[in-house]
Amino acid sequence: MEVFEEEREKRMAWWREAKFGMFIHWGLYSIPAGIWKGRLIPGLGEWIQYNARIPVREYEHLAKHFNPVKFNADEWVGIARDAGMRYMVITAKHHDGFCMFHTELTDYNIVDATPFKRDPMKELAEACEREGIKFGFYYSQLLDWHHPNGAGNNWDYDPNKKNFMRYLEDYVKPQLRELLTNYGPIAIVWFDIYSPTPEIARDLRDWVHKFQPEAIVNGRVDPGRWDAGIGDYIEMGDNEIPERGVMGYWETPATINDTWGFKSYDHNWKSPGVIIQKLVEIVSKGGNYLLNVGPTAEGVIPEPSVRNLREVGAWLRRNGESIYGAKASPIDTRPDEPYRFTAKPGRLYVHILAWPWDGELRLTGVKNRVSRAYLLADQSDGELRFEQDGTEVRLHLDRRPVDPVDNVVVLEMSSKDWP
Ligand code: FHN
Repeated sequence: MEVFEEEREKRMAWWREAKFGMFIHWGLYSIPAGIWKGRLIPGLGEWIQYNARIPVREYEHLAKHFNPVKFNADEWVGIARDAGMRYMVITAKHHDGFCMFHTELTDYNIVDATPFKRDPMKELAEACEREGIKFGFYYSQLLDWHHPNGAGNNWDYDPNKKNFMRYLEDYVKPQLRELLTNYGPIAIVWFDIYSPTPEIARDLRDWVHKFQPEAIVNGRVDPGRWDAGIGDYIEMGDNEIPERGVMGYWETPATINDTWGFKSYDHNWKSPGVIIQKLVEIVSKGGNYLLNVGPTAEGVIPEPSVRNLREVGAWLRRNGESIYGAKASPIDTRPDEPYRFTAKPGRLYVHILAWPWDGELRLTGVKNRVSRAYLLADQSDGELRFEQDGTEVRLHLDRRPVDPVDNVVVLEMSSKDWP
């Protein structure tokens, strides 16, 4: 292994275990919350400035009204913890360019430009530290609709007059330095969209490691999706779950409704069952699930997200052994099959998504001798009966399921060589 690969393996150790994280999109856009001058603006909440082509001078005024008095870092971190999430990534700067942290590089930041005057990034970093949750920053390195040299805003600024390299050297890199030196250990720097060239991508990655060698850099630092491998792991498309297992490290960033930044009229909340199924699907294919919440302008994580996440957390408290640190399925499953697998050495976890009406489940491809079978969430009725013929296992599920969504059966193997 090259030195770099070795270092990467070390950096990724906690991430391999964590599997489930909280993404937070929070910024000025949570004030209009999808409505501008009485018009519902279609699209993602955090894209309102772009979608309504709001001039910078007008959008900037929002800062004067940003006063999230109900924000409480411990409460947010508690919500993540109770949901069973092991890391948190929050927008330090999204495409609108407003800085949710105190920066010397511009006054357009939450401490200097708002009546709130506090630095919520600092409070969250400290709350995460207290709770043992890994903490990271989202940073929009390409798009910045506020900065004259950032990409994306061609309604206020002439694209031919932009100098991206100056934005990068004089603004992005110094801001990254601030984020990596003023907030304690940063677990992830989460870049978005892509970097214009492989050279810029490598430069940004190395810049991050100069200040915090242990920080993980996500795949959207790369200039393209699969190619360069400059980031530490592959970032799937938004809400994208690959059809089959994918080798290496990867993550699905996903919405809990249909927007990232808060939109007052988006009520399309994913149910706890859907979230659990997606988590299982992702882990069974070898990935991590970074699930977003979009707090309001008052600093509140919408109640339906909290309620649904709490139920996911309850399921994880019963079944977390089959998720945290689990490996991808060693057996191929078709999308229509009513079960999924995750694995640890000597243990196969069978996630039963639909309890069989005849109480019997036949599994093929089990390449080790099964020594015990039992329900992970409830062992009070003892072990499950099973017969094994070569790689085929017939499981007798002669009892009532415990969970409405996913009941996990553990197949313990007689040795650790498979899976
Ligand atoms: O444009 C952004 C979007 O607003 C959001 O931040 C997502 C999260 O993955 N990333 C971009 C689109 O891929």
